[in-house]
Amino acid sequence: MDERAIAGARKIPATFNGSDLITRQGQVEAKDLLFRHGVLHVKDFPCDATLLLEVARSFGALEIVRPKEHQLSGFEHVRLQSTIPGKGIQGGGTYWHADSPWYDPPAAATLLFGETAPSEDGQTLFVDMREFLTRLPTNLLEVAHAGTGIYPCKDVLLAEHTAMNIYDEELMSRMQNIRRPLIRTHPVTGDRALYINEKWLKEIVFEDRGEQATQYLDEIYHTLENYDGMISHSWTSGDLLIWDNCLVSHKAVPSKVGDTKTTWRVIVETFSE
Ligand SMILES: O=C(O)CCC(=O)C(=O)O
Ligand SMILES: [Fe+2]
Repeated sequence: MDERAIAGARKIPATFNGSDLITRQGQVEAKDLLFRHGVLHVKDFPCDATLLLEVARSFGALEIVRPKEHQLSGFEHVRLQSTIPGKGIQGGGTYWHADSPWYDPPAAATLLFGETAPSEDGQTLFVDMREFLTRLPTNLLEVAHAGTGIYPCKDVLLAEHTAMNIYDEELMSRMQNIRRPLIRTHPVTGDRALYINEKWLKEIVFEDRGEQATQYLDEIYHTLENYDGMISHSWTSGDLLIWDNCLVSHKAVPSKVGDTKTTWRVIVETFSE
């Protein structure tokens, strides 16, 4: 990872030995490290979806991938993502976000395994949103504390699917139009972090003043984009990244045309005790 590290910042990611992820003790340590660092990097993880799911389940309950066409064949909890047309879902995630924000509470963690790494570009960028929150300029800090985020998830997905001529009843039934505070409290550690999403969060309202605002979102994303604590992960095949969606925001850099990037993604909906 290329780090634009800042003095005093928590170091993300923490590296972890893949073979330790299959022991109970190792899984407890991995969870603890995840909660501290926000992102874990495991090198040379086997290309084995059953093993990936075993590790994912040690973090908590898993999301079933929808629509079905995006599932890795034989594995309903693994989403296949590739630059190769027709292979799972194509690309995506090239905006600042946390995964699956339509649940209440939103999804806990993500595991992303690099089956085929791109030769250049196609990195994943991360920002620790606990740190970022504390370093916001005063006007945005005030917005973060006073504002409520409007997530019209059901409306956004319906519009997207209508344009693509698809309708997935099961997926639609998970979707909710949600409003939630801009600061999210971690369900296990109680850490507080800014929780945003360039796609699903459409506006901020100040409920006490009856005022709404979208311009602050642009300012927040501009600040995020230029944040010196951002880190960039360049993929090598066999990399497994695990991130905590409450603690970090991420964004994919588009891969070069003709370059192959194929990943397997598992979402942990809620952390186990
Ligand atoms: O492919 C990547 O680098 C990340 C894409 C993404 O946002 C995701 O898989 O959730
Ligand atoms: Fe994502």
